[in-house]
Amino acid sequence: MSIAKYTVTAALPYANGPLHLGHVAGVYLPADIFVRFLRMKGHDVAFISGSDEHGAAITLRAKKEGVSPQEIVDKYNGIIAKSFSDFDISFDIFHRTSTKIHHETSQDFFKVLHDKGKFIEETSEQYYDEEYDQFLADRYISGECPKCQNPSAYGDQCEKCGSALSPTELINPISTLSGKTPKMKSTSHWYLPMENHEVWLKEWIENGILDGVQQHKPKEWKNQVVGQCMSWIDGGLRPRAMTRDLDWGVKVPLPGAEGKVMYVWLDAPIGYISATKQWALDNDKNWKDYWTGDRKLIHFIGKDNIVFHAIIFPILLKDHGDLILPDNVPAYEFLNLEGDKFSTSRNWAVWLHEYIESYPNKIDELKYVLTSIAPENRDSEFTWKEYQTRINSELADILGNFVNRALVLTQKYYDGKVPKRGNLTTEDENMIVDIQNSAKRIEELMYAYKLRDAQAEAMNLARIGNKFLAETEPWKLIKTDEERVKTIMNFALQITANLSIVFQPFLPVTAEKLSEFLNFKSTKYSSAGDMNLLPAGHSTEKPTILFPKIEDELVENEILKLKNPMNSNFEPQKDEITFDDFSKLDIRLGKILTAEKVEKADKLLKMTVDMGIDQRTIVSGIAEHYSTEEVIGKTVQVLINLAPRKIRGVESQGMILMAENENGELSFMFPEKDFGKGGDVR
Ligand code: B3M
Ligand code: ZN
Repeated sequence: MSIAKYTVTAALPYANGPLHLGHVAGVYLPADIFVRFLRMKGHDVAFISGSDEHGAAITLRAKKEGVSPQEIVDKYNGIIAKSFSDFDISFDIFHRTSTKIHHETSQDFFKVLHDKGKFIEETSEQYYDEEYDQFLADRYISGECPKCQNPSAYGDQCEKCGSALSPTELINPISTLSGKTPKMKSTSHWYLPMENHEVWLKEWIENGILDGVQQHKPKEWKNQVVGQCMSWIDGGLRPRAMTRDLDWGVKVPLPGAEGKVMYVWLDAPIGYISATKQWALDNDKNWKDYWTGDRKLIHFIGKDNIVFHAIIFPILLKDHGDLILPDNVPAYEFLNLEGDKFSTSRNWAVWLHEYIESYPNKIDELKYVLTSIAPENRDSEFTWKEYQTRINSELADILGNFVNRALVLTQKYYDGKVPKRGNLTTEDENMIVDIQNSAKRIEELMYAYKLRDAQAEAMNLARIGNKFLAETEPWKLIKTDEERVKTIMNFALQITANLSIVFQPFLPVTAEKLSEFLNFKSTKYSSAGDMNLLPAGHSTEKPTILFPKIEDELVENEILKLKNPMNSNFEPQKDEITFDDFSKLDIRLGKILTAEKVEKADKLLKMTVDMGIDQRTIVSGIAEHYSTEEVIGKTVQVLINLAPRKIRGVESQGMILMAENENGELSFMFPEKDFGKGGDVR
């Protein structure tokens, strides 16, 4: 039987921001570990990724930064590509979807499907923002998810429950451009009739059977992936628009399609193919070898991308014909940070490029910690405290300590030369079996995408070595039984050589250091478990410390940095004003007499406020922070000369001043003592 070939992809990150540890732990690091392992097993592998440079994620970011989409993608592609290379993620290519070859590949793909009649062209009424003169799809429109009630689902997807949505399914939709309720306007698009694909999708995802052929084994895919897909299919798939009315993206290659581009989730996965094409061109290969025939296509992704990789892209690949469908879609759950979700807008994140800048010599340490806590089957959490504990008590105390003892004692007793083994004891024989089993188990776990357990098993191999030395105590025995110590130390060195192999996928820098200490290198995983890797008399070097301990100070600093207000969402100071400007504001104390909720507006309270000079109606968006009972009788600060505004049909004749904190909570600004009403605030 010939050995399986692989095309492994890692989700194309949007070029709209830098990478944080959540991205790394849940896609790129596991993909890299898996690929490094496959290469060591001798598989033919292509490892493909690149940046996703289209879609509203990009254009909205450009708008926010006040620059062009091209400037945004150039900037962030640069930052992202550099952090991947610094972090030594071993892509064969990290490509871009803004390239010519990608546009052409996507257009060709579109034409094939169109010519085969796989799309349906349809004119319908779609949401439209009149103020911005734009149709609203994807991230341009948000509203309540009909499936999980998440109040801020997007027009193509709810990021909370992962469901694929259409704008018309959103409850109470609003334009993310103007914040207004959109109007309807007619436009025509090409739709993918997903409902026609339910039967084969089910058979394929659940049982692994495609066109009557067993492709992957049932139960081979993660439960969560199969479960999510089944619930969408059982809920009924619907036609999905594959084009958009936008000017940023891959132009629809049909006559009469001016002003239309391909939906970003149509062109992005085709990005895997165009990247392969570019790589094949650069390396004198044929890209088709990587997308056809007997080859496993593996998509590493985050859980919010499941529908696109396990349902939509497979439909497109099958409709296209001749191309392989994924053999597995190992999707990761989310990583949280110090008790909270990663959030770009709140800057609650550890940015990969910042970590690398601060700790360029602790790349493997971070990899180790992230794999130890990888969100393989459920959401997990990164804390700096755990980072410290994992490094100090596992990397340093187990792996580092063992390797150091083995090599230092070899220097001391044998001038660095591997001593010759004598007769073996039963303990020795048992230990050899343990090592071999451990190496085999790592391999099984790797093929089953259980990388977290695989790394723990690699660490177990170091533990076996540590235990062996602790039990045999060569540093004591040297005084009474020099012959036995030779056998013990020979084994300790063979184990070290094994560690340099099994840790290669996880800790490439460390594995390289071990190879240098040992003057030994094997890039073949099949050498793992072999206890004769180093011949007697072979020279080893003096070791250096592999993993310096992490001090409390680092942990404290990092936590401070996260919580630093400079690092948070506070608005910068506004433009300077004159005293005259200030004195135009007529702020006075008023006493709230009545308060009631405004119908169908969850956030609004309508109040009557006694200002001394008059009583006014004021509508304020505080209902989520204060109940009616809480506000009645309070003396608060009111800006009274603000032009009256109609809010939900009620005229508001002033504005109650509130303070807002970092967490978005609101608080009144009361006078410090009972002060009566009507007083001026200056
Ligand atoms: N850019 C979504 C994301 O970054 C998207 C992945 C595309 S993979 C083809 O989560
Ligand atoms: Zn939802």
